[in-house]
Amino acid sequence: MNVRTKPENRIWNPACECMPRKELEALQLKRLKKVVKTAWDKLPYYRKKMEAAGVGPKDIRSLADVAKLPFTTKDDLRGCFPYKGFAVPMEDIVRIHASSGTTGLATVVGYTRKDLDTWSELMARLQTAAGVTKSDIVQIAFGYGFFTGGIGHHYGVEKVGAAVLPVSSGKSERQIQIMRDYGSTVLICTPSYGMYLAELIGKMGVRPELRLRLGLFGGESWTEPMRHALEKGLGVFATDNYGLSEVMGPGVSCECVEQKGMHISEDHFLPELIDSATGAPAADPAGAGGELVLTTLTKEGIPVVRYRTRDLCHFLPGECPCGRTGRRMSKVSARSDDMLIIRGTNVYPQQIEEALLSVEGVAPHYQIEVSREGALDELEVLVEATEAIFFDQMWKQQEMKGKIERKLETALGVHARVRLVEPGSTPRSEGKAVRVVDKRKKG
Ligand code: DLL
Repeated sequence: MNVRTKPENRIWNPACECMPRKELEALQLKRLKKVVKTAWDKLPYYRKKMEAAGVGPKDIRSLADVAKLPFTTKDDLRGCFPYKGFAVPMEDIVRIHASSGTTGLATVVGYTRKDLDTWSELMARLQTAAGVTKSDIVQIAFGYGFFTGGIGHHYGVEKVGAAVLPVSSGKSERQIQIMRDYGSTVLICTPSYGMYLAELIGKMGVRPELRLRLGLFGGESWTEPMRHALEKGLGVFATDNYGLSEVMGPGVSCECVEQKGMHISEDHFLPELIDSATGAPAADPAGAGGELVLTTLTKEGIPVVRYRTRDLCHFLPGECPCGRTGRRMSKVSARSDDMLIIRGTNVYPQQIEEALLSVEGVAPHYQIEVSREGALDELEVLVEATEAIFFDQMWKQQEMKGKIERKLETALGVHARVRLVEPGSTPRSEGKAVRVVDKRKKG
């Protein structure tokens, strides 16, 4: 055990997941027409937008016509707080989730019984694609509650028929005891929490006693070097999965065992890529990519038309050897609102992560601090060195600091100061990591 082996390619629902493109697109169009009609009839805020744009349900004749429709933004959904965005009577809503609402009112999402069935189906697809089978013991270390990660994955595991350990997030040492005592074979959480658990497993020296073989990570952005760190630290085969509560929760797209892009469940979501600045279709979807925009095709509780996710990615060209026909999106390279402007240069946290983890001796724990000294923005990266380096001679640390600074400058095109900090001293996350502290925002 504890050896990263590529699982077999299994497909939960081949009829849907491998549907020929032509058939899939006909189904999407039929569903798109229906959802636009529902939005027109049942969602006053969205009808108003359509009227203002001079477009209505009869204008949707092809899939390309989706581009005529107005966008939905997070603010639109916030404006519906709590229940004005629901397209069905309250008596048909059986579950409510909400986004955290740290920067304003929460966005509240309601699910009908059929929505929950669809969601479980999508989660079963996701987990099967990642290699989960009935024989697995699955430890869910995502928070349960309004956040969609815990309960969303929970219902998928039950549908697959594996055994679920609904541990929720936090109590990290206990997580590891449970892993050991209950023989967990699959861990599901955010990549940053996975990294924290890997570190603790190392400290507790229990790795040989664990049976973990798969890690399903999602809920936040992570890079390829972070995947390698997770695979090494936990002894798992690690896959990415993506989603957002406004559209469903996890289950919008997922990697298969090829680990090359996340298949979008296109029979339920219509994806587009746009230029964030202009709103026009992205000029090079398979290259530079753009912002992902999603339309729900089957959701009853809250249908969402052209939701601007703010997540930047690109589409992967060609077919996947796994046989699924759902278009693949790349890893999310950044959120458009995560972009830092440092002395006029655009910098994304993910670029920093990628550069850091390419340097040997850097632990996968870091924090980015942005401040302003006089009129100049300063970027400082707190980097944890491994114990061997941190407690070694001063010149070795200096050498490493210089190496990281050069890597960062090449990757970012702007100078960043590096502060090597003691192992274990940057904050550890039990959910989504807060990587950036922007001190410029205060005052
Ligand atoms: O994070 C849903 C989720 C839970 C997905 C568990 C996967 C696993 P929200 O809290 O609404 O929902 O946050 C959605 O998180 O717009 C992205 O910016 C980010 N995000 C989610 N998954 C990924 C991922 C859930 N795999 C927001 N890679 C999204 C990068 C991700 N970012």
